[in-house]
Order: sequence, then structure tokens, then C-alpha cells
Amino acid sequence: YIYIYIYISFLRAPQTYGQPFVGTDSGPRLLREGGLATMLTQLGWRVEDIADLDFSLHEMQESANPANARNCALVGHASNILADVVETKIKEGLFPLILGGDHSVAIGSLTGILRARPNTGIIWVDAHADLNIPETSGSGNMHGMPLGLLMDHPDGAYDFSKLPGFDFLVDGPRISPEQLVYVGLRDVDPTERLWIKDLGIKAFTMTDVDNYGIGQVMSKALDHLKGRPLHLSYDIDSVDPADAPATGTRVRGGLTYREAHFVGEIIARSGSLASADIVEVNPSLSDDDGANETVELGLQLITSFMGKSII
Ligand code: 6HN
Ligand code: MN
Ligand code: MN
Ligand code: MN
Repeated sequence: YIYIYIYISFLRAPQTYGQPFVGTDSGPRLLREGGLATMLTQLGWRVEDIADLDFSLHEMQESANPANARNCALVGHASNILADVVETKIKEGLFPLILGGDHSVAIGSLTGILRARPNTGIIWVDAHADLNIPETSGSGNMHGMPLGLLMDHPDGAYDFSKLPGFDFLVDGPRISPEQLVYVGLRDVDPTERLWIKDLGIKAFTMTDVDNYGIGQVMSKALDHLKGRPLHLSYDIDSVDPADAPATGTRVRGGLTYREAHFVGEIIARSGSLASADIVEVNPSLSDDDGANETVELGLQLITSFMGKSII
């Protein structure tokens, strides 16, 4: 065997303010302590493991925490930092692997990725569409908004000048609908559903997984993004709660353990994966067994999309 060593940089993004529970910020530490670096090294990657990014923000005004975009100053601050680091790592030739944190980290990771590679194809593996904006969100939780905020929209893209903490995105990069594919959806809000239809976003729901099988779903998904460098945003709640109990927004009827791995394996085989996030592992939302199982699942999924094959 000849191993070609490629550096991979893993960015620990301990963000927890995009949703209401404490604990999502310990995801990166647990994945790392679970042996992620060793697992990746065994696959032939060379790993640069940087320290947790420091997202703390010391002063915050009350107005920077509106009910329809909770903790937006904190989320914006973190997104700005993460976007810069991700952009820099890509320009240094590294593969950024972002360990979340809740899914609001994708605001930062996607911004950095799009600055460096504007034509990136995004595979969003999630029970949820994360296509809200403050004005449409029922919860005000920003982990449900990364794609909604960054999506180019015929009626005008989101105006970030009105969102405290997000000035850096006023002229930031936007996602066009054809750059995105969903896999695993099963809990979609009414306006999200409208937007998916109006914008013509390619979406494979759990119904599609049942109907076509995960093999056909993934080949259609990859075909839709053909020719683009790929970014995989893997929300652990896409997996059935039986296998991923330690997460904040569990929805029954998710990907099976094998389906979840297949998604990673086939994306790795495409040879086009250029960056990834893994998000929403929250050990404090389950008993110890459930937490360990979910962290272990996260680690195994990472090795699958980073190229581990069974034989
Ligand atoms: N996630 N659509 C719901 C909301 O609050 O906007 C759920 C979002 C879940 C977000 O799991 O990354
Ligand atoms: Mn999500
Ligand atoms: Mn989700
Ligand atoms: Mn089930």
C-alpha cells in the first residue's frame, strides 16, 4: 500500500448557543477524547488538531438577544471567527473537519467554505431543513437557520444588517438553491416546505429513502452536485434516535445505523469531498450509555466519510 498523506485540520467549534440546551459544546472534546485523531491517522490522513476555538464574548447588550434569533450576538461572533479559520485552512490546502457544536456552526463553516470555493455542492444530512430565518422561525433557535440565512432568495437574500453580530455577512457569500441537496428530512416547518418547493431545492426525505433505498437516493444526490467540490454537513439527528439518542431535537423514523454509514461511504467514494461538519452531539441529553453510543456513532460516521471502507 502507498499512503498519500494529506493534512486534515480539525476545528473544534464548541458552539451551544444556537439551541436551548447546555452540553452541545462538549461534543468536540468527546469526539477528540474518543480517539478521532488516531482513527484518521490509521486511514492515512495527517491530522492538525487545533485547540477549541474561543467563542466567548464578554459584553452583550439585551437588544442583541431577540426572541426570534436567540443569542444572535454570540452566534454571529462565533460564526465570524469560524468563517475566517475555515477559509484560511482551505487556502492552506487543508481539509477542514468541523466538530460542532450545534448546527449554527454551519453559518461560519459555510461562509468560510463559500469564500474559498464558491461553487461548492452542499449535502445536508438532517432530520430538519434548517431553512428558517428569524422572521419564520417558531423557536428562535439559530441552529434551525443556517441555510435560511445564507440562501439566495428571489425576493432578496437575508438582510444581515438588522441582525446583531452578523455585520460581517452583509456582503457575504450566498448559497444558490441548486448547490444544495438534503438527505434524511422528516421534520420540516411550513415555510421551510414552501421554500424548498419554490426554490426547487433537491430534497430526499425519509419517504424517498423508504421508496428508492439509500443507494438510489445517494446516487441521485451526488449526480445533482456533479462536478462540484463537496461539503458534507452531518447532523447526528438524521440518524434514528435508537442509534443517536444524545441530541437535542430527536425525531423518530430516521436513518438506520447502516444507512447513516452508507451516506458517508458513498460520499467518500465520490472522491470529491472537500470539507465536512459533524454537529448536534449532546451527551448531556441522554444517560451515559446513550451518550457513549452517540459519540461512538459520530466517530464511526467520520471515519466512513473520511474514507474507511469495509474491505
Ligand atoms: N437542527 N425547525 C426547528 C426550528 O426550531 O427551527 C428545528 C430545528 C432543528 C435544527 O437540528 O439543527
Ligand atoms: Mn441541523
Ligand atoms: Mn436536525
Ligand atoms: Mn425507529
